[in-house]
Amino acid sequence: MNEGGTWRVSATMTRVESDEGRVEGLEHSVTSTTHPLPQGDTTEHYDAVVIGAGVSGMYALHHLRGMGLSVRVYDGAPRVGGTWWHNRYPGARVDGPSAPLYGYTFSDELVKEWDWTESQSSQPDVLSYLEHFADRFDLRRDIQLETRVQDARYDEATQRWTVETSTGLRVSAEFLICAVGALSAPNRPEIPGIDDFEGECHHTGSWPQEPVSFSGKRVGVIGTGSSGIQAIPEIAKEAAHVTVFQRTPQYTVPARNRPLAPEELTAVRENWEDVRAGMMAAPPPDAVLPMMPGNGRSAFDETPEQRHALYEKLWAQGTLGFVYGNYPELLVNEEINREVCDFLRGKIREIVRDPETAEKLMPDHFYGTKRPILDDGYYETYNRDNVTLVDLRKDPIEGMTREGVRTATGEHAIDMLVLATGFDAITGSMLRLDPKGRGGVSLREKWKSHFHNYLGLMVSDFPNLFMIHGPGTPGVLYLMPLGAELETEWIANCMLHMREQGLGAVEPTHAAELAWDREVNALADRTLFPRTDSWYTGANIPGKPRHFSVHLGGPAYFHRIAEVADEGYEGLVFTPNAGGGAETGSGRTRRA
Ligand code: N01
Repeated sequence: MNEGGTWRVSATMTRVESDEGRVEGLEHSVTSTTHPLPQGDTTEHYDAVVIGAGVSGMYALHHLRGMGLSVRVYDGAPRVGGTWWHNRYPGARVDGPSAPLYGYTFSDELVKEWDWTESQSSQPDVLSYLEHFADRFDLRRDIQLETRVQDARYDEATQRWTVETSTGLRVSAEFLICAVGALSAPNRPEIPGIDDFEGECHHTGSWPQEPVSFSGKRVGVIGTGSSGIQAIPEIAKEAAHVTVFQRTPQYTVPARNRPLAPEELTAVRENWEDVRAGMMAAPPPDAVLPMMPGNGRSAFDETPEQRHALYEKLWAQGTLGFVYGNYPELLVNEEINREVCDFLRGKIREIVRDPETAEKLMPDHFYGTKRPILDDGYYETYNRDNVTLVDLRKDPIEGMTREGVRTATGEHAIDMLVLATGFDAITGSMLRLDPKGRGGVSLREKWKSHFHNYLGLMVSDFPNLFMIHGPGTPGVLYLMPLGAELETEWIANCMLHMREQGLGAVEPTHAAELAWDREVNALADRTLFPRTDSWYTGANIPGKPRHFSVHLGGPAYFHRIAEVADEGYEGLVFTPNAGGGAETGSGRTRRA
């Protein structure tokens, strides 16, 4: 940590970014690869292949290219934007503070020139921002769209990855950067007869590019997580009727989205250095939970009346401040959490007029242990005449027919089914990619019963493969763009270290993976998170190993990975360049 209380990402360099997109201070590091290139029909060779042109992949391209590396990005979508391209369902918007927090932080110019218009940006606005980012930094020339990576294999002899794409390309790269998204493998539930349904069927996570009309239609929505809760009020405004099929009731807090005043943006821009430092500020060593800055007061120092007054105030303010401005004990103490749950259930009873519907909407898990949700009139939507709620815990779905959804008590005729059923989160997109590491070992095989990894960034037996927002990173519980920047920079500095030391391959030891797993779990076990079934634990996907996959350190995670680099890449094994190079580096060095 530097004296200003912010985290440094690496011991080897600090980042200085110029507007042209070159990363100053790194030029000296760029040497052409000395590795033997693979034989065969591979036609293109790069220093790094990046999979995914979303928030993380585009930043990886920008940063690595700025180091002078040759980089190629592949993405199956027709446009850049990743998650923000696919999740274009009605009501989709950033469910945290967007401006300036949901944006890249590395370029002052970018911060100055992009005018966010709302406190929680809509999906079209975020997508426009990402398109602008691609243009502003001339990224498109190195991004190949509508090109899905179908196969990725590591060859130990050449120390390179070979990648095959849906368009018939075969390319090789020294490094494989998987920026495949933590929430990008849609979960389509296996409902008997779903393929027989003759109406329209759309998943919120892969929403059609063409406008979808609900007008005059009977719409069924399965799923009441963030996506369903954002979409349902919007669909209900247009549809003839909406039937919501709810398996787990959810707590949600008003989003209180609002237009941003120009002076708010000016204030951020004028104080950008401080704002950015604040985003990375180190939690105090004695923090109840590092990811929870809290409000500076302990719940136990206040009376029940004072606590209730705080909950009311936070509800009135809305936003994720309901979590982050709450007592630091919120996510670790049952008693305080139960009190907050009671408060929120009281709000549901106040808002929903029909007591029977209100009862069906009552959540019973610990608040915040599923991803906290923000809404714009979700509970109020159940006061509309054209909305019906089906409680699947009492009336489960038995199957689908040509005309609708059949539950235990009868059939619900619909014209359109919206699956707001979430994702095979955090690990699903890596498993779908299923890279093959040393000796052809497949990631699916490796992760059959546990998602072993090191720092959330690397996996043993998969040399030179890096993940961004992988399992064991703070992921969606931090700021995704800033997290992507910091993880990418750690990865880039590791590559730089290898180039400087003549090292050709890097991977973690299995012992380091086990230790990392213990570290992530030790933090989680201090909290109520593991006690709830959620996508954090994999419980939303039938048959998925239960594994709590989020690092709850917030900014402390980035300090931790910087420490690993500073201490000589503890836990990593480096192999000298197969083309001949120095024999030692930091960390342990394997003989080629
Ligand atoms: O997915 P979810 P999501 N039968 O998994 C239900 C981010 N996000 O797309 O809780 C019936 O939260 C499932 O029920 P249960 C955000 O991080 C961000 O809504 O498993 N129901 C649940 O109700 C979020 O957390 C934004 O019992 C089934 C729902 O479907 C994450 O994405 C916007 C079922 C899925 O909820 C995922 O959110 C939206 C079945 N077979 C999302 N299978 C932003 O604004 C699943 N369900 C940035």
